[in-house]
Amino acid sequence: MPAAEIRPVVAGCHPDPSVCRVGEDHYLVTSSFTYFPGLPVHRSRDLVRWERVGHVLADPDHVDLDGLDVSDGVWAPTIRHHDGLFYVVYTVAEDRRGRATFVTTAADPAGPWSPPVRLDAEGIDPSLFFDVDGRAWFTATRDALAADATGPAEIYLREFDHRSLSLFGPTRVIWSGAVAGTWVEAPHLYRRGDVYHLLAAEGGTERNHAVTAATASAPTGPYTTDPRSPLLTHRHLGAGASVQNVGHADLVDTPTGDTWALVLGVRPVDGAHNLGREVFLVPVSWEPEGPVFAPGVGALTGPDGHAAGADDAPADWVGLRGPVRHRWRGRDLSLAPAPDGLASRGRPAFLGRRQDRHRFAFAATVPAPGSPEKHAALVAFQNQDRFVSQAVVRSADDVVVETVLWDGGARTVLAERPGADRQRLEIRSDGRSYAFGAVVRGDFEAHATVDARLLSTEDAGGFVGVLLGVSHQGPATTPWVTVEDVTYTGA
Ligand code: 6LW
Repeated sequence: MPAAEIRPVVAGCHPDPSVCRVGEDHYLVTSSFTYFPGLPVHRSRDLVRWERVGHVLADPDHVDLDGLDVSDGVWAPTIRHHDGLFYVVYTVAEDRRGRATFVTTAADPAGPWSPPVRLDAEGIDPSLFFDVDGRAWFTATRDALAADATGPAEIYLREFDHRSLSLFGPTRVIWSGAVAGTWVEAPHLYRRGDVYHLLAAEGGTERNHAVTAATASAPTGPYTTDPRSPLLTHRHLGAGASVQNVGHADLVDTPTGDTWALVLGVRPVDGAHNLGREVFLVPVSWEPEGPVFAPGVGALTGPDGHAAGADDAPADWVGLRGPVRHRWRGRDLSLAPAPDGLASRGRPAFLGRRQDRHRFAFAATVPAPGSPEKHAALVAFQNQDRFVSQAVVRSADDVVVETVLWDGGARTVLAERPGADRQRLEIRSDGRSYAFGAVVRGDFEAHATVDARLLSTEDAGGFVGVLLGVSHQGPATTPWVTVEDVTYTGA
């Protein structure tokens, strides 16, 4: 019997899921790196169909992403609800500038969110736990500092004052993970009866990723490693598994008392993934010995996934490192020029949407520019050092369609074909390669094809998936460009 397809509940680059419930509604936040607006918030009744309702970082004054590598920026948020208020804690990874932890609150998770407050915290993957006694605890992971540390990382805990939004009291290292020497990260604390359960990720966010656990009778510990760790991993399924790198779990109880985990995972093709780390849903059963993931199944499963993003909406599009001056009119997209290019670490005139399926066709009708230096392009963007763009360019008296690969600062022209004054350009993929071409009298003509691995996270490095987008590649003094009838469909 062929194995049922395991699909994400939120598809495309949405890693490090964190979830909480208020009444009938579940709320999900995920990492957004240098995409702007940042920290998308999704809402769901059934944990399967998720609707994006807003962004925690929608105000450009609330986050500074300028100068950052695409995979730095906003990492691993946690969302919790307490006493009528939502709290989100997250890291801004700023490579040369270090790492900073912030907290922000909102009465409505759709926003507005309060100006973020920086916490006196080290490391990454912050989390909050509101105990029934009114005390609140902050956990995060940092490079191992303790003298008796057994791994490269350790989880520490401090008390959190939710009124002043600050940490106080001693820093306590509570756990170094189940297996010495692997990265312990993504801590979340829960209480079940009198037992405190600490869940974490170990093994790194690649093939060895796993969910591990420890328990204690007080938030401060001492913690005992759950001997069943790892509680969930796909490492043993090998390179051929359709969903891999599973880990970074957060738990939520439904109104009917069922427990589910949201985890990240990837859907590789030939050993590489291009869609980023996506959100998967796993049932959890509480047994006397602790949580059991995917009981009776033995591997990741869940209700038939509904891949969010299937219905494209302009609001799903993101810029890089800050707001992009643009305007949608139906399916037509106008972009203002910007001084920074796509290969820079600035704010290029680029708007894109997450690639959330292996097979797709992304197309737009692009006008021929009036002058040689001004043009619009369709782009398959992995990061500032690795992307393929396809533009209608005026050179001397000709109009040409130029397909260009940017790779680590080197610009390679992959194809140059005669173009028309209004040219329908299309990027399509079957999961194994991307074809860049034009639609002529209804037929797709490929100009250049690149192996999908070139735009994969494995090959390009970093933490993100591919964005499919439109850029204005003219100097800042040129007028806006409009591309018409932007479409993104599953093929
Ligand atoms: C995230 C951390 C991780 O903070 O990747 O490898 C980071 N581990 O859990 C960015 O998604």
